Amino acid sequence: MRTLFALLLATTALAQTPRPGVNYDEAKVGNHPLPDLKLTTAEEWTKTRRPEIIKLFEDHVFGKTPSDIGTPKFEVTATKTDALGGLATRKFIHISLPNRPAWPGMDVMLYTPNATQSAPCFVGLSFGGNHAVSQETDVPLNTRWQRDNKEKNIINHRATEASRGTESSRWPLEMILKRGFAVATAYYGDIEPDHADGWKEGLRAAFSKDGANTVWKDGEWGAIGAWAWGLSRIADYLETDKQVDSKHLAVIGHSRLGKTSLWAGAQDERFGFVISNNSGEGGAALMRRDFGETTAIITKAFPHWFTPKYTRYASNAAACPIDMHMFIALAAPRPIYIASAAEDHWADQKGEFLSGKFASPVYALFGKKGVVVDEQPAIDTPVGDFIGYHNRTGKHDVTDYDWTQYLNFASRHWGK
Ligand code: GTR
Repeated sequence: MRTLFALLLATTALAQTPRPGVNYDEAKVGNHPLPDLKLTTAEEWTKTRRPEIIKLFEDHVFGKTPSDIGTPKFEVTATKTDALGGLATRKFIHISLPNRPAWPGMDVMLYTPNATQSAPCFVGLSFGGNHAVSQETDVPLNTRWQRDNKEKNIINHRATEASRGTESSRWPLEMILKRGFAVATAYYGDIEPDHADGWKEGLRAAFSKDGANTVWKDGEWGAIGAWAWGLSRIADYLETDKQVDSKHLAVIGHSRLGKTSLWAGAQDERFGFVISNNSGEGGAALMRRDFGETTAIITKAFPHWFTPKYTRYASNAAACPIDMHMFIALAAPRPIYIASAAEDHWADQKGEFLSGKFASPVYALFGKKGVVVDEQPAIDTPVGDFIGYHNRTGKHDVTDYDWTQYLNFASRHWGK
């Protein structure tokens, strides 16, 4: 029954359709006070409070990322200097862990603009793999498990030739490269296939001493933790590549991968700009608000994303010692951007805005302005100084509109 429920929820179309029993009435969201940020000074925040909050997220939500996984090995497997019609250089990099041979490793695709010597870079995982992100037909097809999907021509859990480019509208490579930014991406399923037993073939089993027999305990990591770890390994590689300005890395993700980019940005301060695109429940949306997806729904459908303890807050989100304004605040004082979509009620657009608003006092400790406005802005009206926010026309997705705001925001903060 639970598998069936998970399967149904995994269909994005269905996830976006209002479902019975799910609240979409602002008058009924509940009015639970948020946990106190306990603000004192910027120094105190950095030294004490921030690490305390990271630990709360480890203990109650995502689990702790093991620090002793091993040293990654990087192999550049192919370089093409005239990719995208000469606009870019494209590289493939295989990242593996020699001391964990059970993990098959991940294949990173990196595009750097030929017009720039050392480019700031957006780093993000994809739902479909490199061949789905790019429209270039010589990108190797990903061979790992994928969720069956007729529209994307994923058959018997494998991508096919017809799956090429199926995610390209979410990755406007030419637009990004023309603005002087690089893009590094990999398939999230290379790190851990996204289903209840996926961890058995992924990094988590390869790392755990009990392998595929591991019984996950409270405080141990889930899939989001593993995916976030993968983002940091991409950053490790980028630090070795001269075509990338590794002092300017932005981490980006959509939906479940937006929850992942927030967690990666929280743990790894090399990501100087953090982007949450429609991350919703378990991401930017305040968990105490009962609107759209709830802690109960997400922990029932996707328990493998989180540490087991998170499930205990299913019927009582208010008992959880964190809420998502604290998640956003973990990026401070670095720039962060939260994007909602006007039809994406499932993700609770207002809850996403409010977490930015209530994280803003942390930025104030550093003498910086957060979202600046008090009320959620009108549709298609980007706001914010160090915490950017917009609610774009349309559905749960990543569009050129979203990217335009991220590129403008990055250019403004990085002077590029
Ligand atoms: C939904 C899930 C959301 C979001 C989304 C996605 O089914 O309920 O939290 O993560 O999937 O990743 O597309």
